[in-house]
Amino acid sequence: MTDSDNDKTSLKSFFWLWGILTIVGVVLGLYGPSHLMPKSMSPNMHLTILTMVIFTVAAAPVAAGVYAATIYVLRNWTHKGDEPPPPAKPVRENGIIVATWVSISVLLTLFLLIWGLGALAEDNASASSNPLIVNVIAQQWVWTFQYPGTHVESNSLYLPEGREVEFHVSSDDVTHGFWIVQMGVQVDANPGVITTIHTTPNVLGTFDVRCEQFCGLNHAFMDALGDVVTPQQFSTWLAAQPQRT
Ligand SMILES: [Cu+2]
Repeated sequence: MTDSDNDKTSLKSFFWLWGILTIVGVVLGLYGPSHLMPKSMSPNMHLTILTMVIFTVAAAPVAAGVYAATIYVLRNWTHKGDEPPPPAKPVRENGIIVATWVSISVLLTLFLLIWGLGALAEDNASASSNPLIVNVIAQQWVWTFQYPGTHVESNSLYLPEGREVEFHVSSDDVTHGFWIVQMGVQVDANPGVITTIHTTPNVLGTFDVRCEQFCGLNHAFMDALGDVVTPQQFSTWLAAQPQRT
């Protein structure tokens, strides 16, 4: 075989490898996020998981290209013998290759930017004219939830299914991070500032509230229990709570 035939064969093996690794990446992207991330209990979390799937699938051919090129180079460009190899022609002098990778990079980046901004805007959009307001107060190292209009204060977060909730998040001391793991709700809790964030719980069951900003010695233990219940159970729970004075 001539050198040119050898080059063609090894290039063919590069494209095969690229294709196979891309398929592996796409399968991981389609399977991984929905099976490895926490279960979804709100449209926000559904959107977060969908974003992870789309970004992973979009990244699959890029990552596969890097791995395939690495393997191709290690296998085929290994120099043998004492003589130094002839200087290779830099890839950047090939106009077609440069134009292709710059165009693909620009298109991929634009797609991720537009999708990301759209998802961000949709994530905190309010659709309800009558959301349930919940004040979320962070302090070292406990969460307190208040339900305005009821004088109820609790360290557990009870929410009714199917009704939009508007969280008013603040802190009594340092910066904390309010995170409802299964609802894709994540926002800083800052002292002296009230930050609002929305979600609509759409699955009954328990969920986790955690702090996601390092806030001192017991940050890792700053969590709270949450429960999505039916609207009737929510009214019953609310009525049974001691009223703070
Ligand atoms: Cu913390």
